[in-house]
Amino acid sequence: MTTDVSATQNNSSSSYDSESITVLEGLEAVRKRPGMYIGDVHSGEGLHHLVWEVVDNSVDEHLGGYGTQMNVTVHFDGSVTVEDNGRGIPIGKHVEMSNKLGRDVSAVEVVHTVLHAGGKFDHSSYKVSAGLHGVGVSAVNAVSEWLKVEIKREGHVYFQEYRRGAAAADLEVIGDTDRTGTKTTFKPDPEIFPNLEFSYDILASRLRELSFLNAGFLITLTDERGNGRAETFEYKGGVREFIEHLNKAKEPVHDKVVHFVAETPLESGSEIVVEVALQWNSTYVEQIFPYTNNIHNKDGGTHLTGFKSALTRVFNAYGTTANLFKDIKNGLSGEDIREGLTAVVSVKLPDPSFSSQTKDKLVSSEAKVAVENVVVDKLGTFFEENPATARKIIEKTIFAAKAREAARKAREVVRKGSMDYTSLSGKLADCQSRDPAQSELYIVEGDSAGGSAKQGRDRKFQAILPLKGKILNVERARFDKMLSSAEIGTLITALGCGIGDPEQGGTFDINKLRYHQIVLMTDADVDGSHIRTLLLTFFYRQMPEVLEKGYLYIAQPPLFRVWKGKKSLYMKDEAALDRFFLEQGVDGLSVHASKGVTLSGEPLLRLSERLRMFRRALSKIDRRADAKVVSAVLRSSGLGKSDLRERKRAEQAAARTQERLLKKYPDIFPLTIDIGWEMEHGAAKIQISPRPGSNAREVTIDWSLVQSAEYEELYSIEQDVRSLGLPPYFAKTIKAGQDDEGRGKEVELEDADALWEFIEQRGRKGWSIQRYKGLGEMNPEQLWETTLDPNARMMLQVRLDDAVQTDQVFAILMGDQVEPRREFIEQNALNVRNLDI
Ligand code: 0RA
Repeated sequence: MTTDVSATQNNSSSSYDSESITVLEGLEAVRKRPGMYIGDVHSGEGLHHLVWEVVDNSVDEHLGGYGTQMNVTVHFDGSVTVEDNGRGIPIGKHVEMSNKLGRDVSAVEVVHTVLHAGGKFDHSSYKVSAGLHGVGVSAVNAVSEWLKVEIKREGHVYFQEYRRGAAAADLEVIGDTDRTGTKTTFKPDPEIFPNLEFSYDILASRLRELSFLNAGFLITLTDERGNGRAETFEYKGGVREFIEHLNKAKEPVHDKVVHFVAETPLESGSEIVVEVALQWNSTYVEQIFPYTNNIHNKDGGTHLTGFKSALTRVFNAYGTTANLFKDIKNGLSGEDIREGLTAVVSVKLPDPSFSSQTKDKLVSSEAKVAVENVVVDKLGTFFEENPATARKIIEKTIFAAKAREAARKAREVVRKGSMDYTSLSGKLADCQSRDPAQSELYIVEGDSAGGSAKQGRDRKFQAILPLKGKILNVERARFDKMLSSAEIGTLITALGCGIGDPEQGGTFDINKLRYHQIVLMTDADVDGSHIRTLLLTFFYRQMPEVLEKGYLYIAQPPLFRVWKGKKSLYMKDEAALDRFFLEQGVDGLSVHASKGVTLSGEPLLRLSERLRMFRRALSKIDRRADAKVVSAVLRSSGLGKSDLRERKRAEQAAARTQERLLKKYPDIFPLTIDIGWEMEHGAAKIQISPRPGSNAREVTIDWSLVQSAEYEELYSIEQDVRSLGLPPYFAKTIKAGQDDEGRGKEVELEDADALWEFIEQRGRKGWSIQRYKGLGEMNPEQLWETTLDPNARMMLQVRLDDAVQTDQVFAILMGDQVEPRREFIEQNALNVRNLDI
């Protein structure tokens, strides 16, 4: 019951002429140089950018006045779905492109296969959202192993699938519906992305941000990997709630967030929307987040300048009139006013200009004027109408001005005192090199690990600074107190770069930094992670330039050592350990399957991995449907997608399944099977009810199940196993010949599952495992081999990717509010547990 949209073509293979090849060549350029279109493919930036590109389309649709909701799902296999309830991408014939190509091609296909085509169809005049690079969904398609799009529009459900950018078939009608919307699922291509792991936190924080910036747009995020997580973001209060969220872990100076929105006409005839929310808190940290059309501008720009200058004007005008400045000589500086301020400045305007491709800084001059006028007007009015609040805020800033004076004096003391690193003998074991680019500083937890590190290092270029216990929490201390802490003093002296903003009398100079690799080395337990967080807080708040330049690293000592006889190896983590045992398990093993196939070496290893995946997928799918029933169905009749597409076929498949299940699993399956039909998916659903009293649950094999990533994975492994002639479940024909301990000895195994267990046990045999809990458990030589030797060690570079998230995490973990910290630790309990085994 499929219908071709293009009436003139039904055999697409003959119709791909030279024009369509040109189209594919466009996408081929994206595949050749993906970095140019979607950002770095190695760091995860490019990978997440794929999601933003698709998400932006749904946000645009909402901003155009269509669609109230967007659901984002990360699937088990690393594919991602973005679904909205907008109008749906137009499905009709794209006249211009059809003429060009000489065959009928739908607008949907053009959007997905022609670079930069997306915008051409956009009728809404007020498109404000813009992807980071604005390349469109065709670029996403180009770098996806596959992409599927489902559109609900004009009474029908349309579907098309692409592989590595090329349409796999024409757009077709697969069902009927009275709803509208677009659903896109894509799987990033492993040939292009070395790392396919989406970060839940990165996705969640951007989606949360989008929902703050677009009040009333409902966004959900579901993660079907791991233990499964889901969140709904719906902030009717918009950026006001954003500020409440940012200040959640902080103590506010005034109860209510100040919030206003205003539209101002531009010379061009269009409008600029300025939305600002702000609240002061009792910390010393200034956090202002500027946005243009939903994009965070990390280097600010004209809107930020306008905002700052308005603040200064309003404060000085109000303070002078109300005679509040008696105690301070020089009035308030901008820094005094912004100490402890959390603010969001969001502007929406057509065609903004930025200083670079990455949109880090807004340069449109009309934004400065608009923001400054709006803030002077609205904040001035707010102060006049709320004199008690105004007084509280201004008193806080006057206090900041006085404290700044005290801090300046403290800094002078530090400068006069000894800041010479040669005074650190006994604490710092310095390296011989004086070239910062060649020099490394290891900051090590505890004296015993410090001692081993000093013995194990290469003193030519590696310096060791052991820290006794925990350093001061700089999040909760003012500048002068921080400088009087001995451990921090030692650290600053060792780094050699001074401290404090030179514009405010400080001495920090990145050029004087003595090491360009600063490595934090702490234990893999709770204390270690606390000390690491304290150190990160110090660098993030006091020397952000060290992070920006990429000088800060976290050492990754191995978690395991395995040994057998004289052989000894280190394993980075659990995954490496599993992989190693699997390799050991197939080493010297050959497997004879019933179709006469013999497997060994690399192909056998691949098969073992697939069998392990099968188990993992099976345990995952149990959330959707009873895993025992699903595996029995797969293994007896291999029920797949194509079986559900037509009613006749579904009936035959159901009968075949029933017969085989009855025969092979008599304990679970004197069973009944019912068949139904789902309009929207144009597919059958088969309901399987196991015998009452058996411990299996009823399962409905429907479209949503068979197209889930878990089922697809199981199905594909099952097909592989079958094609090898490995009996999926029963016959006793697998023979495993071993050639080390049991040389030549053959073992008969019942099925693929038994084979997997056999390999797993064989692999672990004779190996001892040690799990490292602390660095102190390693001797100097081991420390060198695993953690210090540049040729063998693993290190993580600390990067500043997400300012909102980073500030929040530090405020929560290190600030003085107890409740948010408890919540955070509970939510992240898994990670903490992992660190502390
Ligand atoms: C162009 C025109 C129309 C809708 C869209 C694009 C559209 C694209 C995407 C991508 C993801 N979700 C989307 N939702 C809508 C509307 C054409 C019309 O109905 O007049």
